[in-house]
Amino acid sequence: MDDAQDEDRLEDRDRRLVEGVLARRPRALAQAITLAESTRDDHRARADRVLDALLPHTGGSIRVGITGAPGAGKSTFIEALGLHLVGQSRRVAVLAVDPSSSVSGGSILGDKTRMAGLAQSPASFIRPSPSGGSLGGVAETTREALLLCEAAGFDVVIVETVGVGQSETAVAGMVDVFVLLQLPNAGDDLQAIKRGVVELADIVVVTKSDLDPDAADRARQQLAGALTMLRPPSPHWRTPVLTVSATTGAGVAEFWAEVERHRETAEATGERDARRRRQAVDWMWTLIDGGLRSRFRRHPRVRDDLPGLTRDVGAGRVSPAAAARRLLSDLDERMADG
Ligand SMILES: Nc1nc2c(ncn2[C@@H]2O[C@H](COP(=O)(O)OP(=O)(O)OP(=O)(O)O)[C@@H](O)[C@H]2O)c(=O)[nH]1
Ligand SMILES: [Mg+2]
Repeated sequence: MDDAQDEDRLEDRDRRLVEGVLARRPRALAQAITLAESTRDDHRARADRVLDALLPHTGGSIRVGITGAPGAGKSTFIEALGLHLVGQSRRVAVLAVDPSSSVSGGSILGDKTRMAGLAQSPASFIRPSPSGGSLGGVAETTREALLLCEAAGFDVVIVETVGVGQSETAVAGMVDVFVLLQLPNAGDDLQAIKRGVVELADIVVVTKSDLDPDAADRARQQLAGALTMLRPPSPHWRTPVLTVSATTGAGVAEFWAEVERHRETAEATGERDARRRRQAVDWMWTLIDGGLRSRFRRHPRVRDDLPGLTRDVGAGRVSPAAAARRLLSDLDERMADG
C-alpha cells in the first residue's frame, strides 16, 4: 500500500492529530500516546494509521535507556540530565516503563514530583508509565510513544525503567545507548552482573557520589574491573564507568559527553543504523509472537481442548510434546477451514 492511499484512510481527527504532533503541540502528542496505549481494537487501528503516517518523521533523536535498581537515583539523574540538555537548547522527552506501576500506581506521582523542575520547562515532555498494553505489554506502548516523541521533534528521548524483569531487556531493545545506574554499595554491582544487565550496558554510572566520594570511586573501579572480564557490547566500544551526583550536578556533563562519543562511534561504524534495523525486526517478531499467543488462546477449538489437556499434562497422562502438537493442530484445522 502506498503512502497516498494510507493518507486517504486517515480520518479527519487523526489527520489533525498527525499535524498536531508534527507541529510539536504537547497536547496532540499526549493524545496520540493515549491512543497508542489503548487496548480497544478501534483505537489500536487508528493508532497504527497515525504511527504509519508519522513514521517518515521519526529517527532523528538520540534514544537513551536508563535502568537501575529501585532507589538507584534514576529519576533524579534524569531530571538533572534533562535540565542540563534543556540548558543547551535541546528538547527532551522522558518516558517510563515500570511494570510495577500498573499494580501499585506508585512511581507515577513520585516521578512527577521528582522531575518537577524539568516538567516546568516548555522544552520537555514527561510521560509516566502506561497502565497496561496489548500485545507486547507495557513496553510496546513505550516504544510507540518513543516514535511519537521523535515525530514531535524531540532531540533526546530518555526511557526510564526499573531494573526488574523483562522491562529492562525490552528497553535495551529500543534505544541507541543503554545506561545502567548503580548505587555505590559494595555488593550491588554483583547483583547487576548476576542479572546479566551489565552486559547490556553501553555506559555504567555510579550514582550519589556526593554521599561518599571515596566509596563511589571504589565502586567505579570495581565495576570497571568486572567489565574487563565481560564481552563488550560492540567491538568498537568499551563500556565506560563514571561517577555522578544528581544533587550537585557533578559528572552530568561528562556523562552526556560519553553519550555523544558513543553516538559518534556508532554512527561512524554504521552500528547505530544496524542496531535500529535489528531492533525494528525484533520488535515485529515480539508482536507476532504476542499476537499468535493471544489468537491461540481465543481460538474456539483451543479453548475446548486446553483445560483438559492442561490437566492431563499436569497429571502425567499426556506428554507436553503431544499436548502442544494437538493444540497447535487445532489452529491448522481452522486455517484449513478457511
Ligand atoms: N545525596 C544524593 N541523593 C540522591 C541522588 N540522586 C537521588 N538521590 C535520592 O535517592 C532517592 C531515590 O532517588 P530516585 O531518583 O527516586 O531513584 P529511582 O531510581 O528513580 O527510584 P525508583 O523510580 O523508585 O526506582 C531520593 O530520595 C533522591 O533524593 C544524589 O545524586 N545524591
Ligand atoms: Mg524513578
